[in-house]
Amino acid sequence: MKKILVTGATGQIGVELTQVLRDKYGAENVIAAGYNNRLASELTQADPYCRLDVRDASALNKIVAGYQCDTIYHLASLLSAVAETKPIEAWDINVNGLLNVLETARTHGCAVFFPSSIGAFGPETPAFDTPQDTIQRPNSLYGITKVAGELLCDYYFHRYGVDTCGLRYPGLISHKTLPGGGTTDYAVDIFYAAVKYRHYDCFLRADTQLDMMYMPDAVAAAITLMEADSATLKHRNAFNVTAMSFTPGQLAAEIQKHLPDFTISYSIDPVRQAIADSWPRHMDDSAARAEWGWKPIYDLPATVQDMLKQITINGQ
Ligand code: AKB
Repeated sequence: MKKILVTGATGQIGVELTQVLRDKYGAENVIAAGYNNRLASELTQADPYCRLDVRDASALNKIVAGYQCDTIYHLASLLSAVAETKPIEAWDINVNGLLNVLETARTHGCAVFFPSSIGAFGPETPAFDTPQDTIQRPNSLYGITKVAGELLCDYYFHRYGVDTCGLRYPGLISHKTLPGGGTTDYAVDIFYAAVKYRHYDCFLRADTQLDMMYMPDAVAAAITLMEADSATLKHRNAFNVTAMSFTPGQLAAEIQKHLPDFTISYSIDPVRQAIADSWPRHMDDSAARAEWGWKPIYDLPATVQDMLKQITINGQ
């Protein structure tokens, strides 16, 4: 049976990925590690939880050795908008934290999953049908850390044979745990505002088109890639994956089909708008589809329908 460590387990992806991994492999075989000293509401006291700052290599080593982990889903990271406010800390967590994970994986023979992002692209990258292999000159600190992470994962595979795999996630939409400080957060916030106030003031322009994905697809993508036959993988790390691509205006129109009195206004945040303007509009994810069978389930109408249902049911 696998023994899996999830770092960043109390974050937006971590809470849901941890639950799905526990359902699949047994709660006792999935160790959740988070920076916070408290459990997220989705994680119960009975399931293994460790407080971990990924910058602390010795603490990380102790957890992996103590539980005899063979796989690490390394999700701990600062997101794009918050990284612009704390660039040194963002580098430390996103790059040095990953380096600690890779070194620990090398020592203990673990496989590693690393989430990169559309943020790994920049203004010179082709914005439409962004190829799997293309120019990457991001101008956000977050993007720079993600490119460094992609390269480090490739390096540890080629140099040391560490079984690294990864995805370039688009904006992720979910209703269990809020994202913290990303450029695509509007696509989550809008649902809570729509249900509660029937109005949302968006920090990106109405025509800002970005790739997006609903969380069940994002979780399935990570697990499917980690379980793929590595002989069929040509890329291993940093696969482009997307499920839909839309603008705030289009998302608002889809919400209005369910809530006709919903309205949207725009108060642009120049920092997040500049980041969004430097990212692709729509990635080509054919390499992921061909190499390990990537196929999302949720499109825009299905995502909007489910998000509104879940948020309304939970009374959030
Ligand atoms: C962010 O907006 O920073 C993240 C991402 C696209 O990587 N959601």
